[in-house]
Amino acid sequence: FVAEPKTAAIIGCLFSGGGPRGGVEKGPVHIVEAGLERQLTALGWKVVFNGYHKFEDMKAEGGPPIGNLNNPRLVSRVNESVAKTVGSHESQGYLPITLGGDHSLAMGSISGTLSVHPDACVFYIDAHADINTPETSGSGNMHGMPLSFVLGLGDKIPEFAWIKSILKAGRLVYIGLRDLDTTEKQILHDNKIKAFSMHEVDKYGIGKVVEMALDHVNPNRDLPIHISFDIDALDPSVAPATVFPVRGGLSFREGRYICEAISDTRLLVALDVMEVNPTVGDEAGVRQTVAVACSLVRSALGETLAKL
Ligand code: B3U
Ligand code: MN
Ligand code: MN
Repeated sequence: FVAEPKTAAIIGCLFSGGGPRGGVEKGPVHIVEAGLERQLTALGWKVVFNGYHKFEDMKAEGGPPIGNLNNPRLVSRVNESVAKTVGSHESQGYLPITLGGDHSLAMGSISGTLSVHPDACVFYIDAHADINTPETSGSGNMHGMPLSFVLGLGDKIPEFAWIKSILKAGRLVYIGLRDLDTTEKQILHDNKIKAFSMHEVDKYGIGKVVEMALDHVNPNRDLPIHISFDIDALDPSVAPATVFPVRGGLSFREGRYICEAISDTRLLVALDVMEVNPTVGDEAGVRQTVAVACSLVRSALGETLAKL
């Protein structure tokens, strides 16, 4: 398998229903208005951008509570639609770039990728594991759960029956973790999910970590790769405009390196950049975070400024 997309499709999802507060729904507009399309065109890509996804027709219907989940029906419908969009772009040979929005959107984006590439593996770059099930979540916020849904963990919920392609635990790898619930650690352990926390990044260095991560999920370097990048994986000094900043994160270069190394594999089929929140902090911090988000996208799409 070689991914040879020459066209990227920007999917800007103005959605915050999976998180505890608003603001992240403004992330995609800031990233696009910073000139992402032009930047990718300058790298030689054709760029498709058909306007933002506002999900306005999808108001949360009532209905009885589903466990302690916040906005479950809305999150489900939004993600079903994201999965269709991502899948249809990939089946046309485009590289979808899903901009969030809160990270519950990974439920849709990863499902979309799996619908076209059932053997795809996922690089999940995040300070958090986002793998609570509805039963283990203390907050009820679905941006802390997308992976449990795509992995098929937890009790089955009829509202989410549209999630059909299930990711095998061995095809998921994390980089950047440093803030997990005890319940999440247990889930990682029980399912033998490979994770490189900041401890391992410090211990081995980012070059070795990416190589070990690839060896685990993609030993023959022949499976499609989906990157789901939560901006809070980066250190708050690098990307301050996000709701859950956690000290001790990836440096700018470490974040870029992950994307550059995966770009080099020529296996990338989809990219998410999530949780940029332009309502957090001051204007300079927002501008910096947005610029960093654009830089991550460019590096995943082949920009190699630091390589001679
Ligand atoms: N694990 C906690 C907190 C959390 C913060 N950010 C995310 N999750 N994505 C929870 O609410 O599940
Ligand atoms: Mn996340
Ligand atoms: Mn996070």
